Amino acid sequence: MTDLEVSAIQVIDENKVFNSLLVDYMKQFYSQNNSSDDKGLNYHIVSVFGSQSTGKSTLLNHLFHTKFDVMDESQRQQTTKGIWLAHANHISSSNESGDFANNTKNVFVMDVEGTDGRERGEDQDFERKAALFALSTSEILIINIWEHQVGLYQGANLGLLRTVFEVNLSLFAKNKQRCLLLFVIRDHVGNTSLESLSDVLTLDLQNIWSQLNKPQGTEGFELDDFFDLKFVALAHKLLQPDKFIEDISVLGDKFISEDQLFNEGYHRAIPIDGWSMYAEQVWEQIETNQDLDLPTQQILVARFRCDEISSQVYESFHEQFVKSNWDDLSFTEIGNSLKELRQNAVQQYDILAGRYSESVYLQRKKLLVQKVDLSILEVYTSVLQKLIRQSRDLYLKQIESSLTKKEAGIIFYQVLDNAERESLKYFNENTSLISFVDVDDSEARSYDPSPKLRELEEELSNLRTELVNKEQENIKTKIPRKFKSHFKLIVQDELSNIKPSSWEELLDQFRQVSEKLLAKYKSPDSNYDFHLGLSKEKNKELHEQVLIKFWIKFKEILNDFVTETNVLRLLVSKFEDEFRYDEEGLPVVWKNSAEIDVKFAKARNSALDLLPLFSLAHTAEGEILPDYDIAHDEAEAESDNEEDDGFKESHKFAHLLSARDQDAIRNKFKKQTDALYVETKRSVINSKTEVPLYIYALLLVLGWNEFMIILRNPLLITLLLIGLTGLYLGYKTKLLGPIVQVVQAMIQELQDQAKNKLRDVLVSEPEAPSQVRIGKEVDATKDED
Ligand SMILES: Nc1nc2c(ncn2[C@@H]2O[C@H](COP(=O)(O)OP(=O)(O)OP(=O)(O)O)[C@@H](O)[C@H]2O)c(=O)[nH]1
Ligand SMILES: [Mg+2]
Repeated sequence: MTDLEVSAIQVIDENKVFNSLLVDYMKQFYSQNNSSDDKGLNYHIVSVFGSQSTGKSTLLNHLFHTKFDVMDESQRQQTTKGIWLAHANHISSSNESGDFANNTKNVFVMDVEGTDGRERGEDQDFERKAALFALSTSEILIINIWEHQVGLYQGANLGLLRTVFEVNLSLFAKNKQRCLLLFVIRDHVGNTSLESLSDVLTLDLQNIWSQLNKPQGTEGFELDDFFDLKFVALAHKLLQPDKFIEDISVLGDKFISEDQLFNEGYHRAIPIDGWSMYAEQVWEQIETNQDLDLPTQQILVARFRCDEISSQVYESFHEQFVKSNWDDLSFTEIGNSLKELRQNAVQQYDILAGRYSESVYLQRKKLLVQKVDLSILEVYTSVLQKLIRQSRDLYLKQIESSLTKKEAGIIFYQVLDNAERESLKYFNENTSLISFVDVDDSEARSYDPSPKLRELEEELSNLRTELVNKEQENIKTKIPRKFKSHFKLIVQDELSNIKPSSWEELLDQFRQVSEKLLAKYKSPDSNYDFHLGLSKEKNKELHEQVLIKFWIKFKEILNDFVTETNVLRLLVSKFEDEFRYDEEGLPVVWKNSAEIDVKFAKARNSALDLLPLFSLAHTAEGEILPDYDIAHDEAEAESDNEEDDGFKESHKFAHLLSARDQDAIRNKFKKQTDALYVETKRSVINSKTEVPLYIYALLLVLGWNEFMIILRNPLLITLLLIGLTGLYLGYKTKLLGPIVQVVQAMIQELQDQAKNKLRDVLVSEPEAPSQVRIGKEVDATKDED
């Protein structure tokens, strides 16, 4: 790459081909300006236009410190071919030290191939197109002209200008784009004043203007509707080199100055980053001979550039976006990150694209934001979804912990209310951490969390219904179960000692226990509220259902207790109590069997009297009837709990034992008590030691002789009679027993006395033999060992 290539670039070559590298060339001058607020408009394009070899390149190089090729004096041939562009390195100045100033305004200069070139001959196509191009893109068009050419139509290239004006009219009539024509009169020797030269040139231009074939609708436009004219003269470069340089410095001052040459009205308002594209499009249209519609070009450039900026911004956004590890971030971090990413993207786009046509910029911005939002919303929605899950879990956890605490006076629906409040609070607080877009912003409607809030509310409400239903079922099973375990004992106690008033008492107890179990749900107005937040009607219904269950449980308890075996056992036990024990509760000692018969009949009757009490639950007012029709619910409970064995119990509450059951009990009772009766009787007979009759007969036969001896002996008979009389008297005075006892005691005493006498006789025998016997015994035991 030569120095020239570095400092200047050929925009359009001699074959009319546009250089695509222009984009890169321009880039080095705007990249650092991206974030500045000059909107990319801090640059100027100046072109030079004139006959071949009139020192155009020389002028630019001096004025703007560029390095365009200039003609070698010895060859005198066309030097500049096509159109060249260079960023002015400095601008010559008479004021600044070092004779130049920095190019802070970013002045670009275009060196255009000279007209009337020998090399192109009669082909004026390129010079016309080049002129048009320069005119369409530049703010200031320097027209380079020798002093001696002034007033000569051909020499000043005014013929070409005529064509340019015509085309210009059709191009700029719509938006009245203005441009400065800066005439630089070269080799001004000073004989004719600059003013006179200016007048001649102005007159010439106005003549040309008036003779133009103006397109329809533009007839009324004057030259100065589109062009400002300015004139500068430069001294002869060879004859007055110092003056030449000085004149150039003075001209440079005008370029440096804010208001001498440049004017906002001349600027095409294409941001610098879009200029190369703009230039290319303009050239393409000029080349293909299409109508050069500059406003449309500007829109096209805007669209292209806005698209380019948008995808560039999106790319950097996306790069950042995928880098973030969203799962590991807290809600606040996610919120901040999303906010930052979105803001950065929008800001970047605004800075770069905000300089282009507003409609295009806004339209493309909308598309960009939509695209960015697609990614952001994905994260945002998934976070909201996660929040919904967490809030729901929190709701359930709160309820669970409140209910397991088992605090006194816990109100179920208040627990639900609190949990719901906490859950929604959690959702809203965290949502505010991650939501970052103003919901009023139409672009950001998707960020509105309220639909998700409603989703959560709906979910909580469904959960609530579910929990309330579950709790209702709980109440319907738990309280009756409690009732059963409690009331069962009462029933067992009462029925184990059943008496006519028992049913009255049980009914009373039933009401008391029911009341007690439901006491905590009773409100002051005597209605029931089960703390589920139910309506009055629903509460009433639930209360009724619980009472029905109580009745069913009552019935179950009765059915469990009043069974054939149980009743039989109770009757037998009642019978035994009465039969075996006397009034004081002492076991009865039977004296005779007649007594057994009497007591047996009495005990049996009083036991059997209890059977009707068991069979039918009734009070003085009649059989007990439940407050509700429990048949339906009872059948339901049965089909749930028990297998259907084909046996259908009577659903009448009070009917506990059927006639058949009662008969069966009666029979079994009879059998058992009969057995007891027989057993008792036998035990009484067994206790009397009766002598069989044949003994008496045998005694009579064997003792006949002795018997007769007694009868024939008057003494013996008298003694016998006295004895018999004594026995009779003893019997009559009931002294027989004591007499017998005394006699028995005497006999016993006699026996004991006799035994003692015998023992004394045995003990008083000689000692020696006994010792020997003992010794022998000892020896014998030794032998055995
Ligand atoms: N008399 C005179 N000669 C000049 C002046 N400026 C430049 N020249 C000479 O004119 C010749 C042409 O100069 P260039 O600057 O190459 O002219 P140009 O208009 O760029 O030529 P092309 O690019 O070929 O159209 C050179 O030999 C210069 O030395 C001037 O002000 N007066
Ligand atoms: Mg040149």
